[in-house]
Amino acid sequence: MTKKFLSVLNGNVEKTPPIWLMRQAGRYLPEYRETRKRAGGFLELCYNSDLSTEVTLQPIRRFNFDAAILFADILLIPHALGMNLWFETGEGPRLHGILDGFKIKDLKPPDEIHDTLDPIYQTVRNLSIDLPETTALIGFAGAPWTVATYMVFGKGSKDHKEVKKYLNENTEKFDQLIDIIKIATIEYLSSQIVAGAEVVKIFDSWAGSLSGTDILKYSYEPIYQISCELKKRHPSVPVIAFPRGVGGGYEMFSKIETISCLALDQSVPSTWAQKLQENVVIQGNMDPLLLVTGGEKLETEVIDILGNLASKPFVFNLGHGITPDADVNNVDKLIELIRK
Ligand code: 1CP
Repeated sequence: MTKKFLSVLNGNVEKTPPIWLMRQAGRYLPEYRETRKRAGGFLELCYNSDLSTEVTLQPIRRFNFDAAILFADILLIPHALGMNLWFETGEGPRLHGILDGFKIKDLKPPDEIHDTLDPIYQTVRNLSIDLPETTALIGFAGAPWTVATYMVFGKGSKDHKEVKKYLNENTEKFDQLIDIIKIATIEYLSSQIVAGAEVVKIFDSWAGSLSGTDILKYSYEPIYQISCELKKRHPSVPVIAFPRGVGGGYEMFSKIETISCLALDQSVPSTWAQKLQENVVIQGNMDPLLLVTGGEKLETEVIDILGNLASKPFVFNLGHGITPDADVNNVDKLIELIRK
């Protein structure tokens, strides 16, 4: 049985494009909320291979997406490197970050992350057995810049002002941090592949906060280097890159030969994205809000994106993660529109 998602990542056009959604296992699903409660908390869920397998499978059972994404989080790498990680109820993840006094020299060597991350590899192994034979399995990690923003500031932030101030005033230390995350990320993704991940995705969710040459140094370069090393070790495994918010910068990312697929956020018009399809397979990029509001606009946007992009190898997805207030009926409607 062939997997439509893998076929498209290898450059083929299928009758209808494959579809999956960022954050497809998450709070908009009642069965996810129930399992999370059973686990006792978010981190407990991530490190429980049986329950993580279960929540990864939930959206596949409900919607039969063409790909499943491993249930885990980009902040497990800082955790595995020795940083304190916890979740504030109703707010989100928190790390004891560098601006709060954590010292980079106290991080564990990147090759010592596997003890902590072993349950994640077990989840991947479970999934490669449990998934339907038409569903591809995606592993993932955060890109070094995005992970570093949390390691420095300790939590999410809008414009990353404090992180950029730290970077400007402590460039040598920050570069060292980026290198450590880069090496750990290669090891982590490589281990996910060995465990059974068929595709890996690198999330640079905050690439759009960078400016000027820093986009090259902290987003483009590390993603390029990680993808080169993965290609060397696992030549047949496609790499998806998601440098969110880089606008015209997507063009240079589309030319990285070790990246099979470029994921676009919703700020990019699909008419503009067409030219990137000469270089790379495109994934994207509907506004997640349309799964909250639905209606005619959902339909016209889907038709517009398909009309502009689906005649070349294309993966339908959102421009960012599905939100907790998304309506599952709109997800059903979306899938029907894509597959009819
Ligand atoms: O309360 C809950 O149940 C936790 C919500 C949640 C979920 C469902 C978090 C906390 N992480 C996840 C899972 C997750 N995170 C997945 C796998 C599930 C799937 O996609 O189906 C993935 C791929 C991620 C990746 C992730 N985590 C990113 C990159 C993608 C993106 O959305 O931009 C980022 C930035 C994070 C950090 C993070 N983890 C969780 C939250 C709420 C955040 C954002 C924190 C912030 O900046 O304020």
